[in-house]
Amino acid sequence: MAQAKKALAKKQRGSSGARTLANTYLNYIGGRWTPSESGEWSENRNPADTRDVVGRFPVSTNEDVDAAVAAAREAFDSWRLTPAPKRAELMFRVGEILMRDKQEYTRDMTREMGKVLKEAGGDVQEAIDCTYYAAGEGRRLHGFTTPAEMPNKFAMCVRQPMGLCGLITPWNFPMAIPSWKLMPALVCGNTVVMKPAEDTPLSTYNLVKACEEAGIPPGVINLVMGHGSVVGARLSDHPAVRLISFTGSTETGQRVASACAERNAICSLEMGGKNAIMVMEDADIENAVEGAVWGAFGTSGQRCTASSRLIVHKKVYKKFNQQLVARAKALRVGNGADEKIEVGPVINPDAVEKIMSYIDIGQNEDGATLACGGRHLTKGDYANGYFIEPTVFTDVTPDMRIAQEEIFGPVTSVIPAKSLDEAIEIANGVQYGLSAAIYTQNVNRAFHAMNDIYTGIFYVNASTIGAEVHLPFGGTKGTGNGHREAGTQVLDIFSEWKSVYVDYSGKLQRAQIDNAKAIG
Ligand code: UN1
Repeated sequence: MAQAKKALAKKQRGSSGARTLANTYLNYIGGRWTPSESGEWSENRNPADTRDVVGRFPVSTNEDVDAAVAAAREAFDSWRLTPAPKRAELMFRVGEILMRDKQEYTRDMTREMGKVLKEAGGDVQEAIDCTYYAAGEGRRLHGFTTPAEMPNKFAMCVRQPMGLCGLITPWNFPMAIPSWKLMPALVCGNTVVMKPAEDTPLSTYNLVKACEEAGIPPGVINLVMGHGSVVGARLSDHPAVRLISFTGSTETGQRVASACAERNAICSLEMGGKNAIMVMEDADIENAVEGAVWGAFGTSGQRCTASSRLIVHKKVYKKFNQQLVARAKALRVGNGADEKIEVGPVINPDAVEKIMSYIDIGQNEDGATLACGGRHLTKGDYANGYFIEPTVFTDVTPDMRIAQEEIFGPVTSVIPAKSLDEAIEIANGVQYGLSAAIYTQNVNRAFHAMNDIYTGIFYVNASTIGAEVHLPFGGTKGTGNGHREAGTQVLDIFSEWKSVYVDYSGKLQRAQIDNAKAIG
């Protein structure tokens, strides 16, 4: 089998072994870079210019997943028994490598998923921050002690790893989100199988390469690329995988959750958003417009935290819209590899179709006003990419589909409101609950909104995007299932509690019985 794989790998690379060596990527299983059993590859292209082939990546099978799971199982005992501070030392090394190669990863990311260089750099930086932060936990991983109810008895609680974790990650933060899951999983002593999004395997590959170079032992991290319907499904179904951590669409997340529920596996979900910025009549309008533009059109609106609804007080509605539309029209759309570009392409043809269909719904079904944008750009420099103009709808009402459903593209909807209470009601009136924001100069209003908005993240005088790695990240309602990534809270996903009682009395002591208060 190993020989067959080698022959296959050679064939894939061409007889000289050189032709596609630079851009043919392999799975990483048990510390070995290996092609898929399928012998099949998929070609990934730059969404800003589809003539540019980023690389060929394995289309993996159930057998590949099984091999990765077996490798992760084998590595588990020695990794879990490696003291956490020692695990963390290796992770600090990963952080240094990520830092060293940040520029290269940044360029790779812009090329594979389109986000502009500055934002791709931010994504890599988020992975670096997360790596250092999680590594710091190696010398904490705090449990607790508490008094026992008996004399000469000690009670404490310690964290133990879950075992084998499957990490299924999306394309919009192709290095940051894998790191949010991988780093805490590692510091807690788990071994993992990672399944990156089909559109962005390269950034995860770069992350795994850095881990290999840092000396994370074989089998601790396994990488299996391919289709979600095969690799993701097999991982979610695999009896040896104790936990699945998933970020992606609500629809896929629900499938993953059902598969996990079937076999009593733990499942952490991070899914959609329909995040609102509320702009009050006393807001600094210029600042609010800047926040809205950044939140709505950053990453071409392809963030689960994107500011896809702008709920604006009627008194400043006109002024806000004028400034917003002027700013949106002036945004430079194009290939994110050019430093002057502010909005890159969207990820793929399916995304174009979905976003354009919502633009059509906004105009023709919902009856909102298309204030700017709305076109799929196909001419000249745009001919070979997936570009959509930054789009603003105004006169949107809260019940419209464009105000309710996640579009995941450069489209935002401005909804008028007559009071803070109404704005809060509108903001809460969607199926998701990830992030929200308010622009106001009034501290009472800010706190009132903070208290009444039902989301996992809330900003005052800042956009709905830009979460930092040391605070918990996640959402309420349809966004998730109650877990939080990042912060120390993520440790509760990747470790389980073990309550430990030590009786040093030298005799039998029966809890709830021997020391019980006599009745009457
Ligand atoms: C996502 O959109 O899937 O807060 C994650 C933010 C980023 C992470 C976004 N730090 O917008």
